[in-house]
Amino acid sequence: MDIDFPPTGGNTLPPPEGMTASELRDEMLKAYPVKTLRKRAKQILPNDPDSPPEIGANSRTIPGILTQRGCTYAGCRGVVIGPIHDIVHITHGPVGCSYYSWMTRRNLARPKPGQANFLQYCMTTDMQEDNIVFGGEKRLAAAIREAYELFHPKAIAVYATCPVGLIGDDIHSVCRIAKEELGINIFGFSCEGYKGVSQSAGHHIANNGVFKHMVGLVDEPVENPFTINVLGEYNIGGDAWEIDTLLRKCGIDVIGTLSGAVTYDEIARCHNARLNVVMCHRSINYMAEMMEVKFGIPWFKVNFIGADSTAKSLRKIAQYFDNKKLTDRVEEVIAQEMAVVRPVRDDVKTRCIGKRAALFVGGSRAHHYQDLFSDIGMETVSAGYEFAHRDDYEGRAVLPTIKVDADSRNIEELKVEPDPERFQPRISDKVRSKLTKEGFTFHDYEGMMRDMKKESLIIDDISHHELEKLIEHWKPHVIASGIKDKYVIEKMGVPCKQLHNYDYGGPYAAFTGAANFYREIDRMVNSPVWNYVTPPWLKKTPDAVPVETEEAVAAH
Ligand code: CFM
Repeated sequence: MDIDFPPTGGNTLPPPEGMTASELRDEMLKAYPVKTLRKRAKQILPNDPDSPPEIGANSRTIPGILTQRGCTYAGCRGVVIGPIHDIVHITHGPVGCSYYSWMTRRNLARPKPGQANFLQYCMTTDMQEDNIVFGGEKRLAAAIREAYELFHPKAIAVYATCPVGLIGDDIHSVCRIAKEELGINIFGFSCEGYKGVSQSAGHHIANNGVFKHMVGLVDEPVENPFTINVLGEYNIGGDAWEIDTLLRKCGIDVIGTLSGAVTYDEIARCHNARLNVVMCHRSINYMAEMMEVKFGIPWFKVNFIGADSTAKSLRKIAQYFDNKKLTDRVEEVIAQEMAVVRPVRDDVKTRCIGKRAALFVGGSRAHHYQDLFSDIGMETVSAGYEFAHRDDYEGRAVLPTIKVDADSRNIEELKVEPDPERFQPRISDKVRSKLTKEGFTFHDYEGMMRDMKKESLIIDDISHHELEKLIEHWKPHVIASGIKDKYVIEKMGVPCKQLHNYDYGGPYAAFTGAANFYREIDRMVNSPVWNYVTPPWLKKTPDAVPVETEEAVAAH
């Protein structure tokens, strides 16, 4: 077996039994009925970085399996568009959908003087039974009018939830009429929760809507030749601010971060940039592609999670702009930042080296955060996305071979063409061919598998049962995951780093964020508190289950 397990540190769990990736996979699968087993077998694979195996991703979760996934509405309203802080977001549906996408802690905004911030509000049409029976369009029209009178926003976005799609309310007509009546930009998203197999469908719907209704509204010449957009960065825990500060320090201006800490006007102007860099490939590759076709803005993948990855990303941006002054400045900033980060990293590494991590997060973090762990000498033994597609695992090279199934066909593919007036290649042919000679790549996401060790275990859309088996047999020292399984993991004696909204931690992006992360992981994996937890499979007797005695029943 290729994974070299060192002795455990902070965790009280006994040392691993030496189960190989294939044996652990079998152990996970054997509890399933045949049909379930056959499907899950395609989604749990021992890794081969040189030749990534084909994974069954972006397919329906089998009912009954405890998944971490969210819905299409969550991906559209909650993830991609929700963070735009100066437009009003109205959820058309029952109050619960709106309540659970309320941005109380997830997305942060620092409005400049004169800018609005509506993130603290939770706006919903609060559909009732009679709206389901007789239709909710009038209620939606009234809600839009009310929101306009109260807030006078620049734009209003309306989101459809499951019941809206089921009863057939035409939110787009309601928006069109309201737009004419009120004279502001109003648009709707048919992002009913059931539209796709996960929140991933919601990303695509959101990208389409933002592209159609916001991008390209304001043409404006940019003065700084080094002007970019950061796509797929949502300012969780202030990450976008870290990235923005770092880029500005280098002399690079960001027009828009889509969609973290961003305003309507920034999105309306972002097509004037000279480059798009992509953080979260899964959620925003559609936008990067569409902006390139329509406006001629090239894109490539970056990763500002991890100190070495941040330095690498900065260097790639500098290489693209092909300017000596910028390149020198970038090197200067990297040297300054690394001088601060390196001592923290070296110190933390002495206590974390050789420990094991496992990551099960969304559609990009399970990959990105491996770099932070490897910075401090920790190895990722298992990882997987909740809802990413094959390209996020195996690399974009497999895109032409991905079969489009009925679920994906459900989501509109916009027909985009070069804009007759505004399409403009952002770099000359001469620079482009120079870059090609240097081995520079665009559209270049190689996926998670190539960065992981051979015989690590890749698990797509992991279930609670599989997670439990992983902990029991491979005993990771830390698991990066989400709130749905955080406490299950911790009850098994393993610390869980919550990577969706970071709980109260962060930022973790760029150099300052990396140092925060190292310190936090150090505290987690080396804390003696985990020694006090006995995982369920080591308990001699199960936890007592209260028994309903006759006296107890009588006492009620
Ligand atoms: Fe992209 Fe995201 Fe993620 Fe995502 Fe998400 Fe998220 Fe995530 Mo939670 S856009 S794929 S749909 S990086 S909300 S900010 S943390 S699952 S890994």
